[in-house]
Amino acid sequence: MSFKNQYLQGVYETVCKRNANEPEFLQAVREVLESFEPVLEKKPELAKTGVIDRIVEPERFIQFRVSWVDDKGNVQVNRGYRVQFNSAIGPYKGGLRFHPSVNASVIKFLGFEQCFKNSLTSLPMGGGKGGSDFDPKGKSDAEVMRFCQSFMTELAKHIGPDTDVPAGDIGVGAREIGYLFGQYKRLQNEFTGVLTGKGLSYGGSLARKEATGYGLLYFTKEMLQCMKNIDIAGKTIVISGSGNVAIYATQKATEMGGKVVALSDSNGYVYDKNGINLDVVKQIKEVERGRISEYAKRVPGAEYHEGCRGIWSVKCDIALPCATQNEINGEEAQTLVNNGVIAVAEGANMPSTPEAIEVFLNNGIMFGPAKAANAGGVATSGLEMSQNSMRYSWTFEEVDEKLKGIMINIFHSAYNASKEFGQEGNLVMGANVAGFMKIADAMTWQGIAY
Ligand code: NDP
Ligand code: 2IT
Repeated sequence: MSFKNQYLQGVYETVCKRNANEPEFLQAVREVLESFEPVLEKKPELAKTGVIDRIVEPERFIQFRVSWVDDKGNVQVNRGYRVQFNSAIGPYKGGLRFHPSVNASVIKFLGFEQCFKNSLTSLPMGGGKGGSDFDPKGKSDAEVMRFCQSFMTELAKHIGPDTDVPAGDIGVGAREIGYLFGQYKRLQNEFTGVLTGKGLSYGGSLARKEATGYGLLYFTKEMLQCMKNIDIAGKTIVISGSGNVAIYATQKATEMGGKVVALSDSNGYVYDKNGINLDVVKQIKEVERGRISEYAKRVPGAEYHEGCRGIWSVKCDIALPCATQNEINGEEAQTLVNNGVIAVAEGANMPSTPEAIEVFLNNGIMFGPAKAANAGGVATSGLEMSQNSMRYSWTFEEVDEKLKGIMINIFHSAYNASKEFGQEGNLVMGANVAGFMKIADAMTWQGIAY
């Protein structure tokens, strides 16, 4: 398929030439450029500003060696990355991912999406992302610490509280953020809010740990209510993953009266027709760093199925993918539709393939895209930055209330943009366009360099 608009076609061809062999990045760019078709019809003058040509090229891409010594005394070498994608509306902001699948393409797709997501929060944050192909699984705390220290020894040269503020993502949680922060402080002799997702004893924000999962449910509730006047109470919900986002999505969904019946990890999924017992999941995942298969051994009546993708065959009203990119393909989306799903909202980044999104939109499924639906994490990181700057902290209730307001506002920004550009209810297009407008305006005012 090619673009109707010649200018967009040209931009996309250039991106393909420059970034050949980066399929995830091209997938993310293509989706955003497709959303711009109706915008360029209404505002053809946008092409002249060159904003779209510029927005698809990162301002800076840093790749570095991370060498460290394992517990046996062997030298290990990993690759570290930070992409500083766009700083038009604030310091670069976005998480760090430690997972063996991390490469330049994955980091660039995440960094690109982060720009639009951060803009949607309405807080002053530009877009960035980073990480490493380091696998924290099976490593001792001491190994993780040495890796984080080595990683930060290089990263510290490129970040700062007013320059670039990393946080967590897959494989980077409270433990890793602590080691990274400690090393930054040692190197710079500075106690600043250079990372978010920090522990509460050294500048972290209450509700940051819960924020992505809670935010996903605040968004989903608003989407269901406004678009079809439907409530979450009484609905059967399937959530993939069993990490930070999945756990707190499960918590809030259950609090809202929904019944979460399945969770997964990269090995398989559990089905519990009585509703997931989250205390058991937290013990396995947060305390023991174990596998989700353990759940079925501990909870009578629960089943474990090998293979994570089977989770999409579980019948549900609402599906919340919260694991990783491209975890739902077109066929799996069709299975969800055949089983009567009414809404899908993305807690993970880019979990639905383009084919899956097409299936959802063509079947009138309410679909909350990642940039909008999972923005609660980075929004609360933004609130952590504010609290650090004030040297003051808000209560859990204060942060949670602000988060809720931001998520409701994001839904309406995306929904209104979908109406304004003639595709009412297409929140993929709405979120991309609403996020883009503020960045485009800032870039235009700031002139052409960068
Ligand atoms: P965690 O590391 O806490 O958990 C990740 C979960 O996803 C684990 O259950 C993991 O299983 C599973 N998973 C990871 N990779 C794969 C894979 N290739 N195939 C199948 N399952 C996989 O990460 P988070 O919960 O923080 O992140 C989950 C998603 O949410 C990511 O897409 C992330 O980018 C996104 N996100 C996170 C935010 C945050 O604040 N943390 C904010 C916004 C989005 P296993 O243990 O087997 O690897
Ligand atoms: O994808 C994301 O938005 C995150 N991993 C959170 C980023 C952040 O800076 O809190």
